[in-house]
Amino acid sequence: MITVTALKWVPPFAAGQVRDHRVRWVLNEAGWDYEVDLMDPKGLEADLYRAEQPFGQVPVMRETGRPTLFESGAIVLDVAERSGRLWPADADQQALVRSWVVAALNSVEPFLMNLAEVDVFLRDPEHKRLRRPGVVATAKQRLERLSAALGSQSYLVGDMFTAADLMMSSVLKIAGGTELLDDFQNLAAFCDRCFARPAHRKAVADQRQDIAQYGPEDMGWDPALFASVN
Ligand SMILES: N[C@@H](CCC(=O)N[C@@H](CS)C(=O)NCC(=O)O)C(=O)O
Repeated sequence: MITVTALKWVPPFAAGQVRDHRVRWVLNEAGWDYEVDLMDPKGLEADLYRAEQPFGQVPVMRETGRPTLFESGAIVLDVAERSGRLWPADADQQALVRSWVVAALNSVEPFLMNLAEVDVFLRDPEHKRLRRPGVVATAKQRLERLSAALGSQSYLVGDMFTAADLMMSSVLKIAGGTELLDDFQNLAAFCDRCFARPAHRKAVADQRQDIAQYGPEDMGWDPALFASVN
């Protein structure tokens, strides 16, 4: 049996983006059944959970007879490789898939997260005004390089959808709602191509459905804080 941890509730703008959707997605691609354990901050901080996920975050993947895995990228690689889905047969291409998964998480995601933090969490408008242009410029530089590497290919490695594409498109999702992808038509088309997959649609719909059952109070948060957030 496989269980994935996810958050009970997030503000509407984050629904469909929480990182457990990556694990749901790859499990759907593999055709493996799983259950979801919805977590609140108390659960995330519990010693028992810290033993599974040292940073107290979602997702982890629990699987009977195997160690509990954490880090969405590691879980996606694990499922892709063991299921043989999203995993090329050629060893050289497998090595490239690993490179791209790490690149998505290490060379692209932090730069997009910097912008998300400015847009979503920075409260002081003056601070935001001063900081945003530099953060946008650095993120765009990363996207320029990514766009050039993808070129006119449909996918990052070879001609099939792999774990590399799942992870990179999921990371690019962080830029959704910003102007970042406007200049990179091939990246926008790449995202559309990846997100149209039934396994992705189901992952996002299921995550949204889980979140819709709860509210900020279930996370121990004051609902008034989120009244104007969508
Ligand atoms: N590098 C981790 C990041 C996980 C992460 O940031 N999880 C967020 C949700 S998207 C979380 O659990 N936030 C709650 C918290 O940090 O308390 C991964 O990819 O699995």
